[in-house]
Amino acid sequence: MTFDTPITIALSKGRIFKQTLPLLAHAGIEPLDDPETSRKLILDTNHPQVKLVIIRASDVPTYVQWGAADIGVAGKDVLLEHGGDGLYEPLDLKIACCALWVAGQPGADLKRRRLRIATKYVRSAQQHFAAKGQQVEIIKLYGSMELAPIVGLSDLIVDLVESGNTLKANGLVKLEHICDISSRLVVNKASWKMKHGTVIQVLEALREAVEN
Ligand code: PRT
Ligand code: MG
Repeated sequence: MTFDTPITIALSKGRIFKQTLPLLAHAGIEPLDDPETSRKLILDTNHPQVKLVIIRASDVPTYVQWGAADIGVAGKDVLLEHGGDGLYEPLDLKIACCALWVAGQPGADLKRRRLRIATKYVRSAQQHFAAKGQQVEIIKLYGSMELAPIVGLSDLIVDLVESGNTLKANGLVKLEHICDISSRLVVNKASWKMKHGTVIQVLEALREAVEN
């Protein structure tokens, strides 16, 4: 496969990079460096036209929105918080799967008035409780949400759960399912038009990889 126009793909290190790699390989794209060991933030690939930029997971939608990357891979959790301005979301890559849950101590009273919710996912949490007509106070945290109910910072948390081991290790349980999460391919709206041929080439190769 050859690519007509230069294209930049934004990825985050860790599970997204690892799980996107085989999909990119199906599209014939192979990075020349490993972001886990290299300090490079821009990785060349076997195609001189294709570059990978390695950034924080939550920054991927911003890079793609502003056209600093044409394409990116981002978790649905991150996209829900970002809001999706300036992006198309044409493909569910079905990787890095987990779910967003309301969690807390066993027997926590979900009906109490003005529940305090600690979370990194402010927007999703707000939407979830608003849809139930429930007034809550959201406390924004950047990590280690599981600690909040233990030390009395909040009644509940909203967090991603995969195996459930992190909740269990902290004496917490899943209480309400909010939504399933997987990673999505996102495309800058201008790139979709201006680099249509190349974007579609990458999109279709990834679609085939996901479906097989
Ligand atoms: O770590 P950093 O602050 O750089 O950013 P990030 O945490 O957003 O990035 P990363 O690479 O950890 O996650 C990237 C994406 O992977 C997320 O946006 C999700 O869409 C997806 N994903 C899938 C997960 C998980 N599974 C997951 N288990 N992201 C985070 N977790 C965390 C979760 O928050 C919790 O603390 O793992 C813990 C729970 O795991 P279990 O298995 O104990 O339930
Ligand atoms: Mg993380």
